[in-house]
Amino acid sequence: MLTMIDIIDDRNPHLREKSAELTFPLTDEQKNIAEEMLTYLKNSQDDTLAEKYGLRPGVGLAAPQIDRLWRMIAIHTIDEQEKEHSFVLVNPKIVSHSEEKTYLADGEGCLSVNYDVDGITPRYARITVEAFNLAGEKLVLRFRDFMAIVLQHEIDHLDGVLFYDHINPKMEAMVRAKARAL
Ligand code: LHY
Ligand code: NI
Repeated sequence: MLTMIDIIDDRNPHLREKSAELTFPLTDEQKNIAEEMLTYLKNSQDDTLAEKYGLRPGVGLAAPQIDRLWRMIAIHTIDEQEKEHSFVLVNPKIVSHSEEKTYLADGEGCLSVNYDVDGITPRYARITVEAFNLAGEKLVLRFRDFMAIVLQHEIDHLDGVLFYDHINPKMEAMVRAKARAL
């Protein structure tokens, strides 16, 4: 079972590397890690288990955060319409995005950043993602608002990018004026 000790933090240079695309069929290890990543997210959202194992709650996790430099992300969350989204994406790629931007009013956090960072992270309000599921089937998915933010945060990890790289205090007033707060 994955716990916080398995998650590397931003002092580890591996988090700044570009992760490698995966080829199909995935190895047993890759499939196991995918399941473990989803299980981490589920457990982290269960108050009892989170407390018992000291898990920081999360809705998204990228393989490089557990020191596997693979283009693989897991998402587990319940959206504004109470719909559950629980899936792993392999080789996800943003193929198009809205002009409109959005941002979390309270700023973003990261399971690999163990301190608070002030400032807002501008993100596209809507994105279209091409990816593969664990079986190697191609998917074309559309995300908006909070889900779009989470997907952009996780896909950034695959390119060695952290949320605070996008924070620019000089641009904050303009972002607040033009983008939609969530
Ligand atoms: N997880 C964050 C988490 O709290 C992702 C995130 C990002 C949530 C932005 C909300 C806003 O689940 C990670 O740091 N994964 O990389
Ligand atoms: Ni993160």
